[in-house]
Amino acid sequence: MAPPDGAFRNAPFVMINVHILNGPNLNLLGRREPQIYGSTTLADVEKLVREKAEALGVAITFRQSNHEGHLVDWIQEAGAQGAGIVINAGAYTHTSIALRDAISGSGAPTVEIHLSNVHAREGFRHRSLIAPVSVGVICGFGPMSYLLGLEAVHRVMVERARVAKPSQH
Ligand code: CA2
Repeated sequence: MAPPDGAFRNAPFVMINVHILNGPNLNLLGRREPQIYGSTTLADVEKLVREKAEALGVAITFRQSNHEGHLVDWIQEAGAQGAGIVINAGAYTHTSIALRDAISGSGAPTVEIHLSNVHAREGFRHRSLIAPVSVGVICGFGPMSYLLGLEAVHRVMVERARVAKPSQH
């Protein structure tokens, strides 16, 4: 993949790497409860995210698991690689101290996302254990939440790299 143009022309090229992580039941997307989650499948979402990543010049890893421990392992992996994270943790968002600890311990800039507007739904979905250790939260935009999340984490990572290595000019 070619280095991006414009403001980064003279900067040493370091590929930004983002892990897109999906939690429990998101493998059912597009196949059940379309009135809440729409008819787009997770494979469709992955395709949209890959197109957006290509346009941004970002390398991505896209994964889903129904198991909390897998998500913990993948968060640690992203942190060890210096990657960013976009995470739809599904119901673990509201329950998992393990995911929260993994995110805060990983040091990876993390954007929490949701397809639905969790604040317009049941009260137990209003609380997120991972929001306080995330850079920000995007919810309610359907599959577009993933694209907005990728753009947000990309911008945060570019800005952090710029601040860490100011231009010599
Ligand atoms: O809106 C979101 O993206 C959620 O993270 C989805 C989770 C839910 O527990 C969160 O509160 C909000 C549920 C994912 C389950 O996805 C399904 C998709 C189709 C059919 C059944 C479940």
